[in-house]
Amino acid sequence: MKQVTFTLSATDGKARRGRIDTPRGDIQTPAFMPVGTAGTVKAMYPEQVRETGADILLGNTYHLMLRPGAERVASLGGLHTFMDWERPILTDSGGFQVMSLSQLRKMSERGVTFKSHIDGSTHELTPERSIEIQTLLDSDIIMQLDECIALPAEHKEMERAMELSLRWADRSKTAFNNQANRALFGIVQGGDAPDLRARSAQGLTSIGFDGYAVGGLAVGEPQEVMFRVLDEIVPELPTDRPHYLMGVGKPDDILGAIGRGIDMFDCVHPTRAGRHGHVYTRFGVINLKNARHKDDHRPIDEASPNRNCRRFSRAYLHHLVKTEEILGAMILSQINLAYYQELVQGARTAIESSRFTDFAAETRAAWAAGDL
Ligand code: PRF
Repeated sequence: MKQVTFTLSATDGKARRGRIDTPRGDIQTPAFMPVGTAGTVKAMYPEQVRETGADILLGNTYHLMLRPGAERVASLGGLHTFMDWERPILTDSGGFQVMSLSQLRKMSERGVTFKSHIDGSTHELTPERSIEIQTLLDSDIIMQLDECIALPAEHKEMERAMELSLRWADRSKTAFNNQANRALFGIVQGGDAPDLRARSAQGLTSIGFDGYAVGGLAVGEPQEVMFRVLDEIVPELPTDRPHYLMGVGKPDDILGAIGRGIDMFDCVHPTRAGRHGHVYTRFGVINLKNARHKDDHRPIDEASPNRNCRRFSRAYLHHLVKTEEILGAMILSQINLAYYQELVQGARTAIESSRFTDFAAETRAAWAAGDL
């Protein structure tokens, strides 16, 4: 019996409200997954991540296979035990991180060989090894190995990467071997070409996955191109499975993608932006590095339910950011993750009462009107 299931509870236009049940707890959708690349959501305790409202984290095959090693994590009880996060974890397959981080990559039909960005050692990742690593990590939602290319790209090149990803999808499904306690997601590729995206979606659907991700977006293209691809491709995905947009995004991207039928998101942006002094609020983004905050005794948002938004002055946070104090990264990561969770919670509530379009418009209007 499959122990990871998806249940849709409401739709509003293309926007969807649902729940993914797993043996480690449920995931309310639309969901935002904080990124815990190397076994930690940077600058956050696991319980703080949970308190922001996150139901699930993302972990990375690429980083964990290199350090501390997948077999080591397994012998230490798996990733949940290792980092003391008992709720669900989705792991990315490593292909995307190999492309963005490693040196000297070589793609072949078999897989990808690369040199570690840490010590230059050589490694190989095949679809089968990626599934094995994610299983050793004890991931709840496993991603197929794929090849993601940057945009703009030639049609031939997008076609080659899409077809390779589709063959790897097939091998991933075989290697996954229908494990009952986890889910396996396929990844749609095909760049910005509608014909390739459609073929990718059809190919994956006929193999059959527990969920369908849209990869290969937010890789250099304008937002309107990303939205156009979603307009074309999301209606082609099975409606009874979760739809995950990988590596997205800013709050405005998330609202746009929810309105186009996406259920799950992950992105380093809220935590990375926080570490760089950018803070997300209902009234837009504040750059705390700016000297205008030096004497500003106002908190980030005195009406926020988040204590950190009421507690510290902008002048103090400006000081922490300028001096690169660790506490600055901690506070701003917490505020941004809490804001992202407030955003998807707002979307979930709005979809339930069929007012998602108004919610998105009001949320955007508040960002635009923000006098920060
Ligand atoms: N594939 C995988 N992980 C990803 C992406 C992808 O295309 C992206 C693209 N935005 C982010 N993370 N496997």
